[in-house]
Amino acid sequence: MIELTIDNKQVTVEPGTTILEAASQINVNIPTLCFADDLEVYGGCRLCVVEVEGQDQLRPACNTRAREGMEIKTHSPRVREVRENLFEMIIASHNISCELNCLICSRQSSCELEDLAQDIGVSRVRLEPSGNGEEELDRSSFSIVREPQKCINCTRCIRKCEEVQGVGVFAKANRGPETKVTTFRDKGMGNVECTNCGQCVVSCPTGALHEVYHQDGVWDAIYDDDKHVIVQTAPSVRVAIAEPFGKEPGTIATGQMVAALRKLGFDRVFDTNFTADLTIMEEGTEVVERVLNDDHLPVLTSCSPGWIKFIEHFYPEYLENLSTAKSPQQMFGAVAKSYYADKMGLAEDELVVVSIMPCTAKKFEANRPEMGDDVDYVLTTREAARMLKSVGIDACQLEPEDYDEMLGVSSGAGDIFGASGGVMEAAVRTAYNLITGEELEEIDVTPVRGLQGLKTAEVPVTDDITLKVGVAHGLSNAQKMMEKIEAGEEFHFVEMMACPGGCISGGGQPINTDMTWEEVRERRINSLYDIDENKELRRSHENPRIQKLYQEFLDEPGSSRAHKLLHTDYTF
Ligand code: HC1
Repeated sequence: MIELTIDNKQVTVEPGTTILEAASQINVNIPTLCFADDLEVYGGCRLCVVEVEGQDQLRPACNTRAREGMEIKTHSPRVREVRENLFEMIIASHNISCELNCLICSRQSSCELEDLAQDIGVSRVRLEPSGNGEEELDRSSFSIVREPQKCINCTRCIRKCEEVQGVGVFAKANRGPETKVTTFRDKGMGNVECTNCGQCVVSCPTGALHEVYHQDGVWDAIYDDDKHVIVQTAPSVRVAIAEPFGKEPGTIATGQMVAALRKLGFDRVFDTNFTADLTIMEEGTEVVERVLNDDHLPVLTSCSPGWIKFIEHFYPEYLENLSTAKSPQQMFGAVAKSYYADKMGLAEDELVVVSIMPCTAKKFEANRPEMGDDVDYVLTTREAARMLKSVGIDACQLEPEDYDEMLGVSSGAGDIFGASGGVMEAAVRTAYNLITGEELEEIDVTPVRGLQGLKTAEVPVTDDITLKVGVAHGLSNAQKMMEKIEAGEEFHFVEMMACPGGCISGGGQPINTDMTWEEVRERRINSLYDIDENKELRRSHENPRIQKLYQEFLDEPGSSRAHKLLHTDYTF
């Protein structure tokens, strides 16, 4: 072990610990900007510099290892002066020339620059704005807007896309003051291999990356008396929507959120979990058929649109392995615009379907030509919270209300879709029943739970059939899983989710700057499993509203009507 002192406090750490990590063990806060707890250390911004007794040069705390006997000052006059000068230079490359920019910025209440200005105690900015000030907004993507003027070249987006997602959409271009972050040949995010996952958005400290806003379209629909506007909420939204209202990550706010959305003006509030159950019926039936006929195995899940885009770009030869089942978001739109519209006597142009999703790629998915016009607008969790706030509705203060029933009843299997491994667990619960006619005794399929990057499990079903399943989350893990499959490892069914941890940490979720990503993910995931455990209904095939939908409209899973409405092919 190593002993050192930081700001006159003694601390004992393992060899290899950085000064930044040692300081955090004794609650000494050192400002950081390019550092992120889920990325490799970069050491570019230098805001974390500290003074080491006996050394002339200040040292960056993020990439300097603690040594025996070190005496460190984190806020000496020299450190503070250098930090302030560095911060002024960073600020000059961020467009703050117009104060309005800050007022309307996507990060107005979670801006890391603003927090840093306070932490560092900056009282003036003496430099003229420079850097990327003239660059135009990149609006080429269906999901994400890039505002180069706000970019401070911290490279967190570059590293997140490369290290965590294995894609590499961004790179640094030019040198010196001309340095900028851009896409390949400045083509724009919509014209490169971007999967729309939005992990760059949640990594960006400044709002230089944000979702394409759909709020105005939703407001127009709500205010239009000739429109009947319904909303669906994804599994992961209920355990995150409370965060912008000051609650801890993982706070369960299902009933309050339903009440808030009703108050906002939606004519009906429905649950994507209902069609998550429907997805399991369709996908489960498909998996069973394909396993029994040894047809294009393994079946790969198709509900994560970032993953779909990834396979289209990098493994197109496996497109036929994708399940043909549409995602729950799209199934919801398809059922709403046929079954629900019929039941309600609504004309085709009367019904507007809005989704609230934890995901930026869902905006892209809704715009895919394969999906027709199932879904009209997709709001991220952040956008939904902003809309509620703008009319003074607190998503945590209202009396809880239930979803509207027709498309709003779901099993716990639908809830866990939002956690990595959840789709697989839900599918296994139902596939077992489809094959044996009996219920799986151990309903919790624990080997596929948790934040381990790759998970596998074997589920004995009959004397002849043992289902071999795999789970990967985060696209670099999806790539590793594809490498296993290419190397001949045998799976029947594999769940792939684009975002680390699954949808609970999608690119459209609230951005928490107080906790590590891992902690945030764990809290949200645990809450989804709590919801599941406390539900009476925990298997998709037991959902009475799903059974009714088949009786009244779809006939049976895999029927020709079900195929027409609920399945698709991806032809990139
Ligand atoms: Fe997801 Fe899904 S789980 S993809 O992560 O299959 O976004 O939450 O809505 O469609 O149900 C996202 C979440 C979500 C779909 C479902």
